Amino acid sequence: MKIRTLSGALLLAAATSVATADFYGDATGDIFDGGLTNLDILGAEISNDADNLYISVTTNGDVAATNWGKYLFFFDSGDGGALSGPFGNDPYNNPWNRNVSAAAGIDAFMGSWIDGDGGALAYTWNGGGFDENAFLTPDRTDAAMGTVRWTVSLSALGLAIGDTFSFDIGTTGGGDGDPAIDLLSTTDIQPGWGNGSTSPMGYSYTVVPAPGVLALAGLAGLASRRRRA
Ligand SMILES: [Ca+2]
Ligand SMILES: [Ca+2]
Repeated sequence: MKIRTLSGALLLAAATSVATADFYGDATGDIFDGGLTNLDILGAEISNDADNLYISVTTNGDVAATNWGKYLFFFDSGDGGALSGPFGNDPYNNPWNRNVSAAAGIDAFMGSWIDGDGGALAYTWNGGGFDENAFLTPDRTDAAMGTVRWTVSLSALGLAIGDTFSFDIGTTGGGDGDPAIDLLSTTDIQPGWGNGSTSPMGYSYTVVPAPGVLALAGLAGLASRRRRA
């Protein structure tokens, strides 16, 4: 009976534990116009649980006060995907027609705005176009400190536990054809408004099993061994 009580406590602790986020850094000031601090990405954090991907992005400006910047999230999780040019989602590799190219095919995309009521749209590439799968609202609680957070379901991005994807996050303006002004995964300065931008898709993340699931599996194994003993 004591053991059962202890196990119950352990199970509860395991089920409520929070995943540690992976941190991805970017340089300060690696943009063509240093005055655009609201678009200067400093870093991002990503974690997941069984259902959702949790993403936060921090820029070098008060994005509660200056909130016109838009956020672009590019995911490459396998072969195929949208490319710029005559293939894919011509002329660009994303359904928002932002002037960003990458050698990797884009399998999923999310675009977000933080002005007005704020919002984000998540899409997956279906081989001939993008399917819009989800609308979500960004968490702007810490926007004055430059940080915005998104909770997007894995399924809306075509992802599952165990998947590894390459990704990049960009900042841009509100116009069709605007380029990424800063990209998380490179410190190469992008040419700025009226030009193109190029992502190396230089970061990757693995959708890990939720820590609660791992711990529960471990405890189940322990219980199983005890029964056999
Ligand atoms: Ca930066
Ligand atoms: Ca950068």
